[in-house]
Amino acid sequence: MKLYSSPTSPFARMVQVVLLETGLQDDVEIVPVATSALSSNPDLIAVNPVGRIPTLVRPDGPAMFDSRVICRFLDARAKSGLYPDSRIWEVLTLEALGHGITESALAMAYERKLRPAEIRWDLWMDKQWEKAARGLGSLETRWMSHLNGPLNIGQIVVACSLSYIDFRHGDRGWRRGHESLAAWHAEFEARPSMQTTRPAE
Ligand SMILES: N[C@@H](CCC(=O)N[C@@H](CS)C(=O)NCC(=O)O)C(=O)O
Repeated sequence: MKLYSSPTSPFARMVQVVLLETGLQDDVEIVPVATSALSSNPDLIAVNPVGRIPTLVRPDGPAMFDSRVICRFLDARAKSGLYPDSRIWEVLTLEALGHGITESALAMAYERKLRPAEIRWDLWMDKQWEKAARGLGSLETRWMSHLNGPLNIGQIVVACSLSYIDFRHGDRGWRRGHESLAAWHAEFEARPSMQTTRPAE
C-alpha cells in the first residue's frame, strides 16, 4: 500500500503514528506529496477527488481517505484495539474533538501562509483560535481520565493536534491554563511513534 503524505500534515501524522503503534509500518510505503488548498497534486486528485492528504492507495481496493477512515482501517487490519467497544462513543468523540482543534489550527495556518497579507483577516484567525482554545479547555477539564487511560485513537489524534499547534502556532502559548494537558502531552510525545514522525519543513 502507498500513503500519500506530507511531513507537515497533522492528519497524515495521525496515520503514521497509527502505523507505528500497530506495527504495520512495513505494509505501507510513505509517498510525500506537495499539495495545498491553492494547488492540488495531480497524482493525488487521480485517486482522491478532493485532493487531500492523507490518502491510502491499496492494490486490492479503491483508494481510502480521509485520516479517520484510514486509521480505523489500519486498526481493524492489525486488531490493535485503538477503538475499544466498551468506550467507543467516548473515544470517537475525543477523536472528533482532536480533529476539530486541528481543523481550526490548520485553517489559521492557511490564512497566514496562503492568503496575501493585504486581505488577511485577523478577526477570522482569532475566532478560529477561540474554537481551538475552547477545545483545549474541554480537554483539560473533562477528558484527562480518557487521555490517561489505555492507548486509543483519541489520544493519538489529540497528541498530533497539540504538536501541530506547537509547530505552527507556538506563539499562542497553549500550555498556559492547561497544565494537566501539557504534562500529558509531554509524556505522550516521548513515545517512539511521536518522535519518529515529528513535523519538519
Ligand atoms: N479531514 C481530513 C483533512 C485532511 C486535510 O485537510 N489535509 C490537508 C493537509 S494537512 C490537505 O490535504 N490540504 C490540501 C487541500 O485542502 O487541498 C483528514 O482527516 O484527513
